[in-house]
Amino acid sequence: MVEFPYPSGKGLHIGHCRSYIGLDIVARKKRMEGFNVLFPMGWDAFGLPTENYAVKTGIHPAIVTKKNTVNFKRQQKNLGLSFDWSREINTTDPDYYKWTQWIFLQLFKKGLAYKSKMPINWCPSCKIGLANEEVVDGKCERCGAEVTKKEKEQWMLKITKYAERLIDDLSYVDYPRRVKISQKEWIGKSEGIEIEFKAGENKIPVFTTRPDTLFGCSYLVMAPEHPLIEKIKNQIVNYKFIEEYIEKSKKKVERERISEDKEKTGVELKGIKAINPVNGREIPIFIADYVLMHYGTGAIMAVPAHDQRDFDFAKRYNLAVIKVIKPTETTETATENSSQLIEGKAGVSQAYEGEGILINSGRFTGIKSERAREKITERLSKRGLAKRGVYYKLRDWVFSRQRYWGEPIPMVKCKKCGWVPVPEKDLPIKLPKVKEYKPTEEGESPLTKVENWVNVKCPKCGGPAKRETDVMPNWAGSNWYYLRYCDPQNDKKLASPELLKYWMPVDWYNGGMEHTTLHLLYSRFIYKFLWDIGVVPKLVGPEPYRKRTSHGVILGEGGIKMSKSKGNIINPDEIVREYGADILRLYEMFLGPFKQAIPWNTKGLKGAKKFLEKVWKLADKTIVFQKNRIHCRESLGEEKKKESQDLKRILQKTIKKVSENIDSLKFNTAVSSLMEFSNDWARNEDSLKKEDFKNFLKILSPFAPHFSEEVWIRAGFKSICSKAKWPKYEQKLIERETIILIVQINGRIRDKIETRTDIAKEEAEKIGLSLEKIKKWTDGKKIKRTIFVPGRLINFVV
Ligand code: ANZ
Ligand code: ZN
Repeated sequence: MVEFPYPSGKGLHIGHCRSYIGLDIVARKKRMEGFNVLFPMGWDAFGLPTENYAVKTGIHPAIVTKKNTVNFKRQQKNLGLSFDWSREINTTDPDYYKWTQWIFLQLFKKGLAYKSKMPINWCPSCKIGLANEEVVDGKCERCGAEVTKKEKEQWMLKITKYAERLIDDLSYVDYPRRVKISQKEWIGKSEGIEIEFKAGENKIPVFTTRPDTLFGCSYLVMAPEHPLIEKIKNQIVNYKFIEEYIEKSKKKVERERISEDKEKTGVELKGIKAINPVNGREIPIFIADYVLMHYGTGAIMAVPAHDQRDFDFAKRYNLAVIKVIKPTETTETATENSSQLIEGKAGVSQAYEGEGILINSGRFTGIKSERAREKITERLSKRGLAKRGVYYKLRDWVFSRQRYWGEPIPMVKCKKCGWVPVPEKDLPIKLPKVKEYKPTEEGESPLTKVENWVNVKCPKCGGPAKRETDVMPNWAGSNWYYLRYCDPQNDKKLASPELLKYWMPVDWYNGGMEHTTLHLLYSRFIYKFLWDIGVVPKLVGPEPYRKRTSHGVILGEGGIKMSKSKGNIINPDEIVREYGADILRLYEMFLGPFKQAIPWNTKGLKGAKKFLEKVWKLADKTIVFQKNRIHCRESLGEEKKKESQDLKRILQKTIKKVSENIDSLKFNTAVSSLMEFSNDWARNEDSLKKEDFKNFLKILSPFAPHFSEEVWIRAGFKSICSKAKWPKYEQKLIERETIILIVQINGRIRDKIETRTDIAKEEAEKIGLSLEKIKKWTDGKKIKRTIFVPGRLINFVV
């Protein structure tokens, strides 16, 4: 499976082609090897560009989508991609999104979909809430506008409930290492403890991974959104400043808050103090926006000597820096730094974050930091002040957008009953016609204006109710599409369990690195959920994709990004028109290692063209054209025997190379070995045997299918080349380029020589008789007979 595209108006990008062609080659080879291959294609067609176009032109996105998919499909067909078009799916088709909605209902029923007021990332230009992942450098990923914050009721999916399994189950799958690492980092599991600090009547639990540094804690910090602040506002004497600070931090996006190089700001809560539970010391409490509410407990114990962020903050607000970890001897430079630090010398700007021996830590002084973590935790736990905590950086997934072109969320809000799911029998909830596609000024979906669609009877009590007008995000339809491919027309179920059992999991999934923490993670989550509730048979296992690979992007000539503004976009249509699909296919594969980013180079196309022209000419010399019959040279004259044996041997190596290279996505080296073979063939034009000729066409065909079929037919071979059996190479022909020839006297081994595989009798005799050991036996004697077994032995009878 290759990632299905978003069918944009621009048509197929040359970069799309790389992934499609590569995996098409894999699919074609697997078919020829006798596998039942499912190589599907579809359209991930909900999304902003079509919608923005609708806003501008008033043309229904469905019409534009239709036009674009027709174009994409034409382009893909032109490339000779062997997709199974009977399984084509489209996420915007109501028969498809019925099941996307159905999945949402199941999530809701299991308590994994909930509504929550969220300070969401808000793009003022697109008028859309953005997922964190869609904010790049504080800007909207799509339009580049500066992202702000806005409070909104949003549907959320509890992906966090699956965090642990999303990490653990990575051990079952064959993904590139860096993909596994970035998924793990994204999920961000952190094991530590929660320690309770008292502040008057109140308790402030903090989350820390370093309880060993507790004696060095010189203040507490709460996130500005911490609910306790509102609760104790009467005790805070400078509440006015606090309020101001809270307002200011609301405007900041998270990236800004946690950025390492931005100056850390905060305000002390005057009028209350916290108590360090380990030594009873009174310490100040701050609010600061470098502490985030939705991570850990939303509050931290600050240890400036050993945490850089705290150190920066403490320096700015003149807070105590108490060193409690002394680096062990092996960390020389760190020792220097931290001893300076404790003495408060100027110019030191680093906390020591490593391990070491505890100092200034009461009865724990002298203990190693790793051990101290256990000891201190144990001690506090006994007093009920600490418990183990596991936290994840991963957040629940904001699953709604206030837009038009998406799957309507199948929920109804009743004044009496609250949120009520639409009965399954009423699915799909189709998108109604609207006059205008633009969201309202308040940022609500244009669906809010379609009154006869919005106003419904409550499915539960029959009273007046309103439909949810938010739609699902772009990623909704791609969470489960691999399942639908197995059974695309099923109208009773998302897919039949039998077919899922037969096809799933996806054996091989190729797609872009940019989807590692988005689509790949989301779809693993939804798959696991569907597996849990039995939609996917247990036998299939807990992961949707067995193997994941990624292709590198294709850059413009000279290595810069391809873009309209640079005028360096390569249109596959033009290349197909001028050179034909096979040359484009060969060239794209020859360009460079599949997994690496690589610049386009139009000159290279000529090389691919030359190669096919050469093979064409050579083929014509091999094929014999007679009156009404075309056929291939059956046998060759005795005088060409050696040459054709040589070619056969080289071909075995080529078959081996191409077979292995396809399996490991090394298409560029596969193509170059095909080219090398053609050079050897050209040196011995009329020496390729019929069966070898056939085998060469077979291994060429995944790369250049049209060309290979054409030659196949001209040669009069049966059926079609792409249905032929993938050739096996003869290992012994590859290995035995040199052989050990045994030299015998009267049938007994007397010596050995290493020589060419195809050494002839005369030559073997000459060499054999010249050997010292043999001379001993033949000296003065008459050679009666010489027996020669090619490739194995020569025997002198004396
Ligand atoms: C005291 C301490 C001392 C810490 C020290 C670190 C070093 P990871 O590993 O990323 O999970 N922390 C906890 N909750 C936070 C929040 N809501 N916002 C910002 N920072 C928070 O990091 C865990 C550490 O991040 C915790 O351990 C806490 O600082 C901070 F020498 O506690 B530590
Ligand atoms: Zn009701």
